[in-house]
Amino acid sequence: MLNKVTLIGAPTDIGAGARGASMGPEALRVANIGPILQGHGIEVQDRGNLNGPPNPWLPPDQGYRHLAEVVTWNQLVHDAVYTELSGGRMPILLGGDHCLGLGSISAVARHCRDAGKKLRVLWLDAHADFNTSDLTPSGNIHGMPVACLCGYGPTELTSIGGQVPAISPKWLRQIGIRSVDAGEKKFVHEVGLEVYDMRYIDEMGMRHTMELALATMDANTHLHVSFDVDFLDPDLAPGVGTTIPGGPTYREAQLCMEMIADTGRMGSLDVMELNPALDVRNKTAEIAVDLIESLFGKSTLMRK
Ligand SMILES: [Mn+2]
Repeated sequence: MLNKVTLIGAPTDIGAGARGASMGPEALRVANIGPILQGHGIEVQDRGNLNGPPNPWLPPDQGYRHLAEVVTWNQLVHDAVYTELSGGRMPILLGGDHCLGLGSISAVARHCRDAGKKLRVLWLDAHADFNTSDLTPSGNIHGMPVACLCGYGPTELTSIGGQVPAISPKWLRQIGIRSVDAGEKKFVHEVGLEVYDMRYIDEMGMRHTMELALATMDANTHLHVSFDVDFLDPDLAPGVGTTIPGGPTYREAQLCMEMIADTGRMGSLDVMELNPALDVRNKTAEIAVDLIESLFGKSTLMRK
């Protein structure tokens, strides 16, 4: 795992159905994400925030809300993430709503093509984010990034990383899913996404889930983690726009992160959908940072 990390703030809620994720980057900084990672011997640079268009808060137009602004924000994210990866650093994208996963992962996929690496994407989320404009009732693009990455969506979005589709659905593993729209469900099955939903985690446990989700990676695999904070149970993490009950507990989430850290393969990370307007005394930001620390190898006891 790289020990040079760059923080990139993307302060926008342009793809969300509730305002406030635009304040996520600063809340993560207030929860000390930088100094805490430095405490683990990691060299951290904070590049500050990207500066994209404001949120006009308009209804959907031909199935999409704010498409032009979403494209601009994702282009900015793509360029920033790609620059860090090309410079041999690990980007951590501080969101911002999850529509930006599209720009981030398009850049990661482009980097993997340049470097001849295999890509594995872990999508930690309550939602599959696999909607299209035909399927989504809301038009909010934060419900569409996975579909766009797999080539289903408007060309302006699917082509941001220079190749359509940016990734194959085979490279994805979704974990923690518990809210999927009816049409989206059908589409997830058609495409054959590998989904470990909450029922699977309940029945088989987080350990077995992660063993499967992390299987068949090798020394040449770049692991990208897209961490939507609504992955967590809302009792633990109330500060998100779309809380869905029945998520992973604190210990399950810790185990998930620790097993990712054990692979030593994580090369990039998105921390998305943190909404300080809905949080309680920055508790959700602090839990997110605590879990990120585990992604970077914090464990309760020293392990040999
Ligand atoms: Mn999401």
